[in-house]
Order: sequence, then structure tokens, then C-alpha cells
Amino acid sequence: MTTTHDDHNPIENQWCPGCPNYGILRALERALVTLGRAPHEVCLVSGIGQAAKLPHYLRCHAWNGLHGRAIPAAIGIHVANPALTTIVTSGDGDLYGEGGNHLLHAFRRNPDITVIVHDNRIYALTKGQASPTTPRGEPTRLQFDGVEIEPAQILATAVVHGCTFVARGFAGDLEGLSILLARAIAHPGLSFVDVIQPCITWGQHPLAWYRERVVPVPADHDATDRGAAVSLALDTPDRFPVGVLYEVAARPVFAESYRARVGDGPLARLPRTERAAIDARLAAFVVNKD
Ligand SMILES: Cc1ncc(C[n+]2csc(CCOP(=O)(O)OP(=O)(O)O)c2C)c(N)n1
Ligand code: SF4
Ligand SMILES: [Mg+2]
Repeated sequence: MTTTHDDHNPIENQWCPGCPNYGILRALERALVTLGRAPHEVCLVSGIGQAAKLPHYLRCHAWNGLHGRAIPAAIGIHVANPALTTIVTSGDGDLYGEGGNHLLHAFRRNPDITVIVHDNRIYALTKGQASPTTPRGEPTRLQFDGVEIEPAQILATAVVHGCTFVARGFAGDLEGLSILLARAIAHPGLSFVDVIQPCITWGQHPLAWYRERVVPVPADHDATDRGAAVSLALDTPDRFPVGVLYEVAARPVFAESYRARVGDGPLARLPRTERAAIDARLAAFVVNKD
């Protein structure tokens, strides 16, 4: 039977009571159960921040590493063992700021992983400084007179760079988010979901403010139309279209040709001859062995 619940996890939850991060945690758990992924088949990967603590609270494999470095770790994990369902779950500061470079190139590389961004539009763990998605003019705990620059348009950037599944979710909608996450995880290739996750401690707006501004992606939106997806992705201050913005047939996934050569199993179980070949290449690559 598939259970991924946190009840068996001895780690005490550090999030504020009522934080919408709990909504993402529950939605992800529900999505994994819906898809029938057992705990040992899932690896959650994160960097640093409030959001990045999520892997502590689900019973499955986890890698919680350096600030901004979740994406390369997740790609490595998935390439080493494609049987794992590898999911990055981290914050806007972590994935758009510190790790923005990695995310940009992941859109191009198309590894078969899912990236879930808890987008609270601030650095919450460090008490509310501006992040790449803080709206222009919004005051924060550090930018007292308001942020001076426009926010980064990451969803549009994802579409432009060939990400084949781009969606926005809302942490205040457990049912809708769990369905969206299940769809994202099932999508072959990189699937990217920006989840609106208001920080109720350091953020400028309560959950209710966002609830009023969340709208479904229009029923007549053609999610295979790149131009329409970019238009929909471009943020406006007063509305957040939630749902799948862009979804097209997967293009070749990262390391596909390598996998075609060595098979689908974990690298650790490769025949000795193949491992010896990898060791030989690494040895040739390492110039300074001291
Ligand atoms: C290399 C490095 N730089 C800065 C920090 C300090 N730091 C810790 S968490 C964080 C921001 C996290 O923001 P976000 O990813 O949005 O997560 P949130 O806390 O908002 O969920 C920063 C700047 C750090 N830990 N490591
Ligand atoms: S500080 Fe904000 S993001 Fe962090 S747990 Fe509290 S409400 Fe959630
Ligand atoms: Mg944040």
C-alpha cells in the first residue's frame, strides 16, 4: 500500500501554524498517493529556506543541500537512478534567486524531474527580504521604501526556453493543487509548477488577498500555443491564472542517449565493465589528483 504521510516522521515541523506550506505538503502527499508512488520510489530535493524544509516532513528519500543547488543535485539523482520519481520542492529565493542559473539551464536540458516552487515572493526564512518575484513597489522588511525593479518573469522564461510543462498552483486550494501536481509528476521531461504560497508572517498580503486574485486559466486557453502561454504567464499585479499554462509533447529528455546505452537501472547496479569505464573517464578528467 502506498503511504507517504508524515505521521511516522519524528522530525518536528518548524513552519508557522497556518502557513500555506502545509497546503503544498498535503497536496504533494495526495498526488504521490494518487499516482501510487511508494515512499522508496520518491526522492525529494531542496536547497535552503522555509520551503526547502518540506522534504523533512514526508517519508521518502530526501536530499536537502546548499542554498540554490537543488536542481543540479536532482538532475544527478535522476540520471543515477531514473526509477526514482525525483521532485525538487523549494522556495522562490532558492530556485529563482540563488539557483536561478541552474533552473534556466534545466529548462533547456529537460531532465525528467518535477520542480515545485513555493513562491511567497520573499526570503521568508531570513525574515522577509525581497526575492526575484517581489512585485515592484512592494515594501519589505529590508526594502523599506519598496522594491525598485520589476519581478523576474520565470513562467514566461520557462515557456520560452522549451520547458514542456509549465503551470501555476495555489497553496490555498488543496484539491486543485494535488490534481495539478499529479499531472506535473506524470509528465515526462521537466515539469515546472510555481505555487503561490503566501507567507502569513513576513509577507505583505494575507491568504485572503491572494484568494480574491486567483483565477482559473481561461477555459478557452490553448495550452499548446506558445505565444498564448507566454502572454498568460506574464504577471499582472491583480490576477494569478492558476492551472496549466503550457503543455506540449515531451522532447528528448536529458541523458536519454546515455541511458539508451547503459539501460534503465540504477548506476550503482551497472555491470562492473560499465562502472570501470566510468571510473576510467573520471580518472582522465581529474587533472590534479592531490
Ligand atoms: C549561500 C547562502 N546564501 C544565503 C543564505 C541565507 N538564506 C537562507 S534561506 C534564504 C532565502 C530563502 O528564500 P526562499 O527560497 O524564498 O525560501 P522561503 O524561506 O521564502 O520559503 C537565504 C538568503 C544561505 N543560507 N546560503
Ligand atoms: S515564516 Fe512564512 S513561509 Fe515561513 S513558515 Fe512562517 S508563514 Fe510559512
Ligand atoms: Mg520565498
